[in-house]
Amino acid sequence: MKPPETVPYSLPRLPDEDAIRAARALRDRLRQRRSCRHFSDEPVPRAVIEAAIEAAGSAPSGANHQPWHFAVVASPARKRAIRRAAEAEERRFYGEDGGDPRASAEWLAALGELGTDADKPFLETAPFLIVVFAQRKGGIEEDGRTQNYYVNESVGIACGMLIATLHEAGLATLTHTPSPMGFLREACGRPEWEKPAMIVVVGHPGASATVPAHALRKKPLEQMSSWL
Ligand code: IYR
Repeated sequence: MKPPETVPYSLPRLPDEDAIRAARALRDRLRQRRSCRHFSDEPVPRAVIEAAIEAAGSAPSGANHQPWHFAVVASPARKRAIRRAAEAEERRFYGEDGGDPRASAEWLAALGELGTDADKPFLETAPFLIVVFAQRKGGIEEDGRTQNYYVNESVGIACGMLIATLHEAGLATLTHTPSPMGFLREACGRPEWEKPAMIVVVGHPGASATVPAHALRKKPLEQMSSWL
């Protein structure tokens, strides 16, 4: 195989102090992000969502196949349909349908810190639901056949960049994973080789929004890193 074509790459070189300042400044902004479960119905410019998706689309990915699709749901009817289907799954998950919960007792106890339940009004209130799909196949051309690689990792990184960009734009987000979420493929008209990864709920926080105090507990650097 002949060597691939290359293009030059360089970055503006920051003095160490500026690099430290820049890293700390972004850290401090990202530390303000919370998973928000109380949204207002205030509209958000579509251009912000477009730019955030383009930021997400710049994420590294296996063989640069970019195995993601972002289905942006704004239509009230479709949001309502997604809410209905999600809540039906969640009622089974939490055992709110009268049956045995699908979640283990340990899982339900862990969620007790967050105070979540099967009610998901934010799926209708928030102006945008970005339903993220992971493409098991397709390559850059999305031919539905070419094998993709490290799909979950790639999509996870892209979602991180998506929520970071939306946060920078002053918007609240929730990475929501109804369980199971196969219904989203049909709800968004996506092909069978795509698997829903998560819903990123986007909007402004509601006027009386709160977050669980548990969400403020973050691991300190000493715990989450080792230097070898
Ligand atoms: N999908 C459920 C349960 C849930 C699970 C985890 I792990 C969370 O961090 C939060 C919620 C729900 O959305 O309620």
